[in-house]
Amino acid sequence: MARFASVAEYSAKHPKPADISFAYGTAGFRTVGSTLESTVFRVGLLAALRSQSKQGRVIGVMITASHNPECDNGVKLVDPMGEMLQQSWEGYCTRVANAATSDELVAALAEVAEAEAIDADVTPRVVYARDTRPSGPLLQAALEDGLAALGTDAVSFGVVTTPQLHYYVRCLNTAGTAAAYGEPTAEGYFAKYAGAYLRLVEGKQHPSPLHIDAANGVGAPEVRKLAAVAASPYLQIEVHNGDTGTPGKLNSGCGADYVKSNQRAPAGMVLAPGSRYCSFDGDADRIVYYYADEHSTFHLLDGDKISTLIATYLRDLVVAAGVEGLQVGVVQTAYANGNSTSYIKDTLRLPTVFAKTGVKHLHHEAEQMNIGVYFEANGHGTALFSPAAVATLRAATPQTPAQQDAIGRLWALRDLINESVGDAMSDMLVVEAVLACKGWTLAQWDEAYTDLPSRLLKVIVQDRAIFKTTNAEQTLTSPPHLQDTVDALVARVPRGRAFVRPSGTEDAVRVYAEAATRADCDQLAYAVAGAVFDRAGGRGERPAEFL
Ligand code: 16G
Ligand code: MG
Repeated sequence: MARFASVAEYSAKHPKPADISFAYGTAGFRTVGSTLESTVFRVGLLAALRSQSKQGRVIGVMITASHNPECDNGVKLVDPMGEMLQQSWEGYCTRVANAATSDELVAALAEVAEAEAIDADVTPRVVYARDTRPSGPLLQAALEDGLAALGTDAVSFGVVTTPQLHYYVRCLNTAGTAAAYGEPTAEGYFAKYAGAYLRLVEGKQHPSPLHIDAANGVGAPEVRKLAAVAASPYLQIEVHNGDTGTPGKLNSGCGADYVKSNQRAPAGMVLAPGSRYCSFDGDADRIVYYYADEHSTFHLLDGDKISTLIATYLRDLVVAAGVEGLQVGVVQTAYANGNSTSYIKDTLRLPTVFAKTGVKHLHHEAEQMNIGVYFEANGHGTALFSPAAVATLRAATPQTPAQQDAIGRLWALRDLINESVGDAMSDMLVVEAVLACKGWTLAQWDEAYTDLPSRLLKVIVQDRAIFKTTNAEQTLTSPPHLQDTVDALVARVPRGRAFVRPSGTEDAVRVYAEAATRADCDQLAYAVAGAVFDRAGGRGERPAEFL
């Protein structure tokens, strides 16, 4: 096919490793960085086709492996509104990445072009960026070859956070429309979020400095720029783990994933009681907060706490605005702590639904809501205002100054939220704004509810593909009868809850359990993990019986 005439020549520079098969999973392609060159080259080709299939709207490509070790890397595609790639294309990506020869590659591309009825005359437009990983420049060069092979109009945004790239894509595709999202530049990004933040906190007390663990990743330089643009006593930050230059430091003993998984402060940070802390992950799309109490006990404010904080504030504003037809809802995953779910339902009295793990699933559920707040417990999330909510707000006629103030705050909050994807910097400003408006310390925020003890375990099995789930991953449908065993174990412990799901990013099965007490929780987690190990050909050591 003439349109793919140059592909073979470029592809010869980036041969596929024969012994590896790649899969476009929850977070795109992700594996050891040195094996990814052919895949990233081919993602360039796919990004071009995706853009053509969208009549030349801009598609994004981000080269990152987020919180994974520094030697890993990854690549994912960003759709026109800044959202994750439409799921039906994931299969194309996997097929194209695994074509063994140039001929097979061209055939796979031709299949995509035919299946999607792609018009070859449309000029593809793609923007791309990468994080700070050492393998990034080489992979970026491979991507550029893929883009060039299909005559793409391509622009690099250099080294930025994942959510910044999502923002740029959305800005570019909405420019000049009623949904215009902002300036597609670094200055535009910082000015938009800093401006909305300052509008919300004006007149409130200045918060104490915020200590930020930037995971030695791209969030470090970017959040410094954000603070410089805000240039305000309302945003005093101190960046820790901000070394992006020393090999081996990225995500090592630090970052949001480390802090959430280990429930402890990151390397290089000693928590002073009364001070305020948060951690970004390696590409700054996740955030968690934490503090030490007067006994130096560590307290984590994770994604569930962030979502309840934002939902509380939104609900308060909706009530204060006195506008009919605005309704806040919350999307969680099965990993959400049971007490956060009870708090949302019983105390806040807001609707809540569960989605499968992975941002795209939560995002799509939140899109069904009027104002949808979504967060994974790991700190990845944002809030979305539906077109209906925006129209309602626009038509609102405040009767009192208090109503006018609440409506103004809802608009400012909408500007402050990165609606394209979870964004550590934007989420941080939202949290800071809500805390400033409420005059709360982190301990006061933490008072809303107490987490049930929980435990997450990993079981390595022969073939995780035999694990199939339903009910937002809370119920196993395969292997047969394993769910009955889980149910029986859960029924034995007060407030027990457990589920088993295959990981989307690792060759492992995950087991989550929670219960009213730490002892019951651990016993439940290990009992379920043991059952999984026995029924599914566990590898290595059997999860140790607890106690
Ligand atoms: C990816 C997802 C994250 C999810 C995690 C689960 C995105 C951008 N990232 O990192 O949201 O929590 O996978 O991993 O969607 P698991 O399937 O291995 O448990
Ligand atoms: Mg990330």
